[in-house]
Amino acid sequence: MSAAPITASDASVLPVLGRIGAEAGREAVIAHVREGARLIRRRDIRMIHAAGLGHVGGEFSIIDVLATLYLHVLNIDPERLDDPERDRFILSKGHAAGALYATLAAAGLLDPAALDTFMQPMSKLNGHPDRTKVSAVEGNTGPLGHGLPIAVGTALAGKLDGSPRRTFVVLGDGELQEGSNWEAMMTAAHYRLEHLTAIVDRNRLQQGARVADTNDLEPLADKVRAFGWQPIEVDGHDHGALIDVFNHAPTAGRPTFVIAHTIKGHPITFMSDNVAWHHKVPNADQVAAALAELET
Ligand SMILES: Cc1ncc(C[n+]2csc(CCOP(=O)(O)OP(=O)(O)O)c2C)c(N)n1
Repeated sequence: MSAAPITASDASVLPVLGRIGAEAGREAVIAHVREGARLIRRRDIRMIHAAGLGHVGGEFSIIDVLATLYLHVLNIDPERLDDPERDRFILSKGHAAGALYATLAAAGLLDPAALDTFMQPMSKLNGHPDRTKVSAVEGNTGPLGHGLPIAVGTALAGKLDGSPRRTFVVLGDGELQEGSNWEAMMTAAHYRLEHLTAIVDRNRLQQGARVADTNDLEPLADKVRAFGWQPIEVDGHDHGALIDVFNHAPTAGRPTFVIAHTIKGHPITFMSDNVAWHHKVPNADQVAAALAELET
């Protein structure tokens, strides 16, 4: 059986959900973030299918982290992007740009209609984020190993300004094989950047291989601690646990390194933990099957 063709124009506009504050109560915050993540995944897979390009596996593994940050944690007012005190976010694994764009739209930081142009000629929504084209994007990424150095500079600038703003950066675990990350980690510890939080998407897969078979990272938490950071391990798909970790007061004088245990392709059965789904594009039947799993 073949599903009807799915095109960009079929994609319903993602509703602007906006940010929910802690005053709504923990259960309401979790429900808001969970629903946001579901809708972002539904939108993202349609964007990738319509574009014929994207990195669905590594996008789906970080959407719960992105939704938790943008729909609750980050102190960013869409009307005041020039506020020097607002929080900062860098997507270091820039190949997951589609997930970032859909999340920005859900958060009210990007026109949802723009999602239909994802990776089309002349679109501002390139396959890797570009801050000169999308105002809510903080840093240009794509070449792996650059986002954490950018985030360290951003956090250091905040510290020198005496600002309470926080900087978050999401990296891939395969990306941690880039030496620039470890230089940046030494610098962050040296400057005692406690308002910096790095989140590694520990899905244990990289492009075409398992990380452990390529250049093993373990014992990762011990290495991070030895570099002067505070490691925290969390289930990267548990919205309540992510909220608690991100809202936790920083450790004095130490940046935080969140090891988010995730599943590449989550929660789609045929994609989960499957190395084939790094940048494979789902066909119409596969999109329909994925959307069925994302019905509730
Ligand atoms: C410097 C650099 N080398 C190679 C690539 C090509 N590339 C894009 S994604 C990727 C795999 C990254 O693995 P990981 O960081 O674990 O990301 P995830 O599996 O979570 O998507 C590679 C090698 C790149 N973007 N930059």
